[in-house]
Amino acid sequence: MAFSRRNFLKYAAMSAGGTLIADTPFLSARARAEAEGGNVRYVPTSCEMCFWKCGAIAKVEKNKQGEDVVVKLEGNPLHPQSMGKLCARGQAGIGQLYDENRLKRPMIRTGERGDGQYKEVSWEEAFNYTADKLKAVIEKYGPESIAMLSHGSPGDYFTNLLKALGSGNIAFSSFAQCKGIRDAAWELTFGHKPGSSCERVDLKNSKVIVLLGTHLGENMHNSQTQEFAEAVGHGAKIICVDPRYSTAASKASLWLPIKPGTDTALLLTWMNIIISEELYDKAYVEQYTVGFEQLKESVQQYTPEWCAKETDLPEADIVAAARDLGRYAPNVVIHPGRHVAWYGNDAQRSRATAILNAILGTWGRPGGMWLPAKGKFASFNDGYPKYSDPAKDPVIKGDYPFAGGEGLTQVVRDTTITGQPYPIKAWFICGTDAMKALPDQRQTLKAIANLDLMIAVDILPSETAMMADVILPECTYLERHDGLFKVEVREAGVGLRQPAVEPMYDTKPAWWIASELCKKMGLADFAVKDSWEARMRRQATAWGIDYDKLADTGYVSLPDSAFPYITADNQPEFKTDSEKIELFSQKLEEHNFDPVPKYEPTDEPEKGMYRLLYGRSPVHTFSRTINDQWLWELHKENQVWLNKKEAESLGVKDRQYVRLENQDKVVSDPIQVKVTERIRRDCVYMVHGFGHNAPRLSRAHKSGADDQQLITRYKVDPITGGTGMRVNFVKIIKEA
Ligand SMILES: Nc1nc2c(c(=O)[nH]1)N[C@H]1C(S)=C(S)[C@@H](COP(=O)(O)OP(=O)(O)OC[C@H]3O[C@@H](n4cnc5c(=O)[nH]c(N)nc54)[C@H](O)[C@@H]3O)O[C@H]1N2
Ligand SMILES: Nc1nc2c(c(=O)[nH]1)N[C@H]1C(S)=C(S)[C@@H](COP(=O)(O)OP(=O)(O)OC[C@H]3O[C@@H](n4cnc5c(=O)[nH]c(N)nc54)[C@H](O)[C@@H]3O)O[C@H]1N2
Ligand code: SF4
Ligand SMILES: [Mo]
Repeated sequence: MAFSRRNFLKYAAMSAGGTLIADTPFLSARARAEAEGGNVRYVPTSCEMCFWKCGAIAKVEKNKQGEDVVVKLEGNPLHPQSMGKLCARGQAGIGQLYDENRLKRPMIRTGERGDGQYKEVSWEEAFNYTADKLKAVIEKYGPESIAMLSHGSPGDYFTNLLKALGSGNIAFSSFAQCKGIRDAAWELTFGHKPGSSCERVDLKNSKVIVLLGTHLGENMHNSQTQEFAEAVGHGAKIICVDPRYSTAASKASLWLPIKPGTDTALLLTWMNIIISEELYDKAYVEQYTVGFEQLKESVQQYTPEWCAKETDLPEADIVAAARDLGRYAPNVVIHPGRHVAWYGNDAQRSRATAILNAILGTWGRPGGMWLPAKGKFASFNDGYPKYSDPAKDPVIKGDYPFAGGEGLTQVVRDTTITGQPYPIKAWFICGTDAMKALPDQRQTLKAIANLDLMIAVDILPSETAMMADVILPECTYLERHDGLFKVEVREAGVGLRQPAVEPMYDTKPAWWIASELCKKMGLADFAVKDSWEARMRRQATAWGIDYDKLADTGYVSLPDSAFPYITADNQPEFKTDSEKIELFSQKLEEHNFDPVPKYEPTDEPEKGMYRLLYGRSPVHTFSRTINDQWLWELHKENQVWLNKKEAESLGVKDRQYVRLENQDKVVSDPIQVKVTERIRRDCVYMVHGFGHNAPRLSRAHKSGADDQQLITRYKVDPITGGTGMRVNFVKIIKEA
């Protein structure tokens, strides 16, 4: 392979350090290949190593056997999500493509669930088996007893299958375990989500950026990290609120090592200071918000003195930060965060973040939050029939009034265990490692044990996939068409995913797998008519886009779609009931929730225990990239961060292996200690995704320890159903 490991490590190390490298100028894949003499192809596509969907360009060469080989991945300079650069994970997509541990052929389980015994079968056999079992489940329990847990693009195709079958029990870990809580809270406040990929934060123009958690630089969402670096470069004040001295904290002018779980106290106190010192944007509040008087009255109780005690932060720092925000408003932003499933009262914390932004007037202001782009996409369903109503109401929202359409994975799981209000007996698991993504693995195992049928669609033999009765191997993103992707940055645009090489082994794209299953289930009307590429072309036509140009460049922007800031003739639209920003929420009050956020303390660790915190490795995505040969080389195992004074008192040395035992007596795999002053004394920290219990993943298996194993407790947010997962406590056990 022309792409050497040495070069990769060089690039990746640079991106891990925060500086990403730019690549060769690029305007047309065809022109570039021609200029290089035609022995090479360049294929613009979209990265799927995480969900930012950066525009990537795959360089493809022929090897000695005449086979196409992807030798390099680089960032597409035309694509606003990558801006010419890829992060380490993006560059290492080649490692996923050529991972010898990949699922290669469909498999049917031959042993007990979980013991890893399978036989390889043809697709025909796999489909017949799946269809027969699905029909049996439907006959006995009804179509609603089929559910799907998913994350990422494969789920889209199986959503079609499930809806066609008559089930609405579809849930994505990106809601309850991630950003759904925030989205619901911002919708309650602004009538809009704060953006998805990307969040609409105008970092590069910002004068003050507040990060609560949000560990940019470790959380490596490409364009956002680049903009953050730009902001740091031009001297923006960074206020980093984190119990740990994160990469972002190292760039900050003020690091606030907050006591975990007390962020809402800080946010409400900042509001009190900003309101009482009249530092808020009066005209903006007057024009665009409702409920200011109620807010003002409600936050008066949160004094800086009280806050200092509650958050364990210096009072002077609390006040100074509030004044900085006031001084530079509205060109400031409090980042809405992304993984916000922290303590079980997370929607109110997210509301507080939204409201603080609102009174500083950041929505629609340079350096604040840019306004949603105005590009219109014609609706397109390619002439497919309408789904009939699901046989029974989906259970995915539980009793949470603001749970949103993406569904609550843990509610599907609980229903599978209890059989109430009706049985769930079959699971599709598509592009999610449920054992790693959902808190309380004991419950996940219990639910799986209750299933009549478990179907996994994955690229790797993950722990969860290897419990399925039938495994349907998807090809990787570099081997498939996946559709046109709406890109919503300051402007609206379109990217796409198209294959760089043919699928290896006997793997297939998810669209094809779902489509063939539709046919087997007697739902041929819902099957893909011809090919996904043909469908993409029709969609491009419906959207008024030249598909060939898009395929040649990887990104097309919609003209005149960017109106990022408020002007006299570009007024913001708030899709709330009052059509204003709701500082006071009538809707929440109607559901007996605090209409203005209030502070609620969280449980404290007992003596000898530490709160377990977790976050991201900059060079891995969750658990999905640990086995990637390039990335594994960079980061093979996680460590547990322990404060130096605590380590001394426990007699624990740097790099010593220990185990962690949680409040429910669950003991982790061995993990190395990182003794550091960069973390508070009352908590420990580890990155998520390691500690695979998946023997067929030759590198990832038993590398490091799994945070999820220790997260046996979670506290559910009553507003949205999000699962707060930072409510677990661990002690250090020295014999590893
Ligand atoms: N490299 C990489 N980047 C990723 C991902 C990945 O897997 N790998 N995943 C992406 C996804 S889907 C998401 S959702 C995001 C998640 O990334 P973020 O949204 O940034 O996640 P957070 O949970 O906010 O951040 C973790 C940080 O919160 C700190 N923290 C812990 N407890 C508290 C607390 O009580 N208060 C405060 N203020 N801080 C606390 C931790 O010390 C840690 O530094 O990352 C995205 N980016
Ligand atoms: N303890 C703990 N739990 C967490 C988090 C945490 O930080 N700590 N983070 C939470 C957050 S923010 C999120 S967003 C979720 C993420 O949860 P998930 O997205 O479920 O994350 P992964 O564990 O990486 O599981 C991804 C699975 O998809 C498979 N996969 C990868 N690419 C493809 C593909 O192209 N096709 C198919 N079919 N499969 C593919 C991988 O092999 C892997 O089995 O986890 C949440 N849960
Ligand atoms: S941020 Fe990195 S991993 Fe995620 S899509 Fe972009 S290049 Fe790929
Ligand atoms: Mo996430």
